[in-house]
Amino acid sequence: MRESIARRWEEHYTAVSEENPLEGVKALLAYNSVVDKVRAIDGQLLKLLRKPEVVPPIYAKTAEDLDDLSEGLCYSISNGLALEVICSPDVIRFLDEAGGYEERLGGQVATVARLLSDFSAASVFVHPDRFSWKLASLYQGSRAEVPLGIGGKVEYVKAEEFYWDCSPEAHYILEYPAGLSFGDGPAPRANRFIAAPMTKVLFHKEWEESLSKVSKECDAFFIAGLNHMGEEYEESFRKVREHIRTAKASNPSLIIHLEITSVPDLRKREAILDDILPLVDSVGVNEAELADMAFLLGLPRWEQVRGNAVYQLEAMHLIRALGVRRVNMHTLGYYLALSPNPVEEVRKSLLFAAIVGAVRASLGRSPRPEDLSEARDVPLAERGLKEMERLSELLKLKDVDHRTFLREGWCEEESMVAVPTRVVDNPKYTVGLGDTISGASLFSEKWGKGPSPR
Ligand code: 8BR
Ligand code: GLC
Repeated sequence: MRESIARRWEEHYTAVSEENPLEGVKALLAYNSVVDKVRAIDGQLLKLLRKPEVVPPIYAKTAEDLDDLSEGLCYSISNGLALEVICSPDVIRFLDEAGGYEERLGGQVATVARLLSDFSAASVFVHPDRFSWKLASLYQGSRAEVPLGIGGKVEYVKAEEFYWDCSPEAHYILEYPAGLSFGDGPAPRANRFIAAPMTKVLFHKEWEESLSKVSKECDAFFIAGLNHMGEEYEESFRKVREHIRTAKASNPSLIIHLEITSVPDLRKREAILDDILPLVDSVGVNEAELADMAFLLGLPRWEQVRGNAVYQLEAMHLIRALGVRRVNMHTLGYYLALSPNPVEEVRKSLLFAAIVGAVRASLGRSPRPEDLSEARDVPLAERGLKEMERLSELLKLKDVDHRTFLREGWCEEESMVAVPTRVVDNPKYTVGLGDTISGASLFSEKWGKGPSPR
């Protein structure tokens, strides 16, 4: 039975049209762009660190010294969990001196901006977070522009030429393959540990002044980087709410999307849930971020939400109950979406995102349209088909059409769509993959009339 279903999914993938669904989209993206310094973790780096004797049950949300760094790394590797930890200047200096990095464009905004540019979006407007010359130069060749409100008009500056006098920020991305061991058993999957400095997103005044006019020209406002708004984040979150309200007031059909990222600080996570989520139309998450959010929403089964599609669905419904109309979750092997849009359109966008994701995993860089054929030979994830069977059992209990779900990936009664994805055996890098997947599915999904004003 699974074989015939797998064949059906191969057909769905083959039928994904040659058309580029991102062509012509108009995107507003805020807030975070950053220089990512990426390297693989190897024995040489690990030799410089003290290996913890046991896997710590928790890790320090701010790594003050090398022991905190070792514990965070051990936690991430042993659980195969992507972690992002704020680090003291000493820890950052240590990582910098270890060397061997490749400098790349990072941060959710820059990652999605690069993808949309390469897929011929009509407009890609970015917030210029800490644009040093280095960061601006990494935007080279992209269509991204920084809109600036000056004297009641909007001026557009190419992102690659934009610079303002602020201290730059770099993140240290330590990638590991499945099987690497540091502390306990081998890493169950490839993933990464991110060390970020204490600097935070800087709001740009003239960008803010362009917001009302630029929102009118866009289809969606993609928001991310809330985890990089410092320890005293209240004022920043107030500004984010103000930006959302300004944008929505000026263009009621603008889709407001929040990309959730790992937020180790519980207070901050609560503030996102209480004060930001109720203002957005759409949310993108991975399974760990979903489990974190669901925990606060009264579903304390963290491990189950991380690993089981039925619990994930329950968690997504909890987010939807806050008024969010579209919730999109990606995890290794499958994506799951609740959306107000026609199921066939949603499936198309998920399949497209899965192709883009597989190509990025295999090439280790943002894909371009001509790269997409690379995904053709990447096998479908068994795990995705298995989790879909679990969901189908649930639908059977609810007495809705579970067979269609397995073969077509949708259940109209539940506004639910799932797809098994193509998973690359040895991904080159994992950083930025989630943003690429979320951005590809958000901007390729066709919204009926767009969301109504909130
Ligand atoms: P985050 O960046 O939010 O962690 O998301 C990463 C996503 O990348 C996962 O949800 C998974 O769908 C995808 N992914 C990973 Br990780 N490894 C992959 C691989 N080897 N092939 C295809 N997709 C992968
Ligand atoms: C976070 C990190 C950034 C990385 C991105 C990828 O924003 O801070 O360094 O590029 O995640 O998802």
